[in-house]
Amino acid sequence: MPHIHIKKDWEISDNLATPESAYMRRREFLKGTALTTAATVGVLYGCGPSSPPNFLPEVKWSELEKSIYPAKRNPAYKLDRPITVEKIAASYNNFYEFGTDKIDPVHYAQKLNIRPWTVQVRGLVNKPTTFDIDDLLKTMPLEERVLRLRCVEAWAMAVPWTGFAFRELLKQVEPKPEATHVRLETFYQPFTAQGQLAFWEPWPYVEGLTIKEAMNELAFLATGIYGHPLPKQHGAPIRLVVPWKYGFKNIKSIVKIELVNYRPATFWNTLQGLEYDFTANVDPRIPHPRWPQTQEKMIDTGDIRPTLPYNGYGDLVAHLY
Ligand SMILES: Nc1nc2c(c(=O)[nH]1)N[C@H]1C(S)=C(S)[C@@H](COP(=O)(O)O)O[C@H]1N2
Ligand SMILES: [Mo]
Repeated sequence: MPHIHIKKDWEISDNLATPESAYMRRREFLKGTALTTAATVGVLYGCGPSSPPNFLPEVKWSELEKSIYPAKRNPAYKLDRPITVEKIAASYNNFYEFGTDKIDPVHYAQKLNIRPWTVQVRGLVNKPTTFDIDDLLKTMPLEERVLRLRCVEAWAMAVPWTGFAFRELLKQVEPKPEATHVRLETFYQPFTAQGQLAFWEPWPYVEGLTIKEAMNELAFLATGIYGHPLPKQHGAPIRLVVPWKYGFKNIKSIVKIELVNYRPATFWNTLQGLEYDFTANVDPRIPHPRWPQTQEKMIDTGDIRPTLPYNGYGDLVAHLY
């Protein structure tokens, strides 16, 4: 019988093994940025410094993706702060399917297979449709938007996302008038995403919006970041971006979208409703039992900034409430 080597969880997969030369070069580069910054961020946040990656997994581009990234930036979205250093954003992630430390997803999410990938749209729609991710990339009006993201844990980043307005997808399936909410669901693959083995947590990850929120121009489905396809740790191949809400509403690696006539149960709201409310609009006036909500820290520079109502997007969304 041939000897079959079954990889242990802590062994890196072959496609992650980096040649020593490339490793050294990247390490040189990271020394000045990621290492010092990650250490700074760790201290400022009061959490232990997590070990920064000595490499970043490469994002593979298909021929199709080469023809669409980078997409044209939409000048309507302006930042009040610098864009976050890419290597920090790509190694400081929340993706509980792949671990609870910020450094975990950059390593463990690489196990996720993102092709083929479909997004089922179901429920109260005239045209239930299963979209192939590559068909979406070919047909949707892709644009780049630079947007802030504010996690309820009081850290923030500002990144250029590539994707399309959520409402462009919803229009295609024709929501019925009785649909009041949209329910979005992440994949369920507990052998790949070992966080999902925690049977006391309500996997798969689910999030939800009202129809009005989902149809607002600011609700965005991202397929890329920093002018290239989304790395897996950021929620490839498609994730929600709702920048006026706390980070946890920005559900990653979506496989299903359902239009319903009830407020859906969501992952964090089910686990800990007092800490994570359904609506979850960024609001510095509402205190949180664990993290300060009046200020936020940028994950790369450690700069502290005041947190703004609706994360600064009130012009676009305040009328919804
Ligand atoms: N499926 C899934 N989506 C998720 C999460 C998660 O654990 N699982 N974490 C959320 C939280 S709490 C935040 S702050 C953002 C972080 O996005 P980023 O890692 O791309 O910065 O993803 C959100 N989307
Ligand atoms: Mo978050």
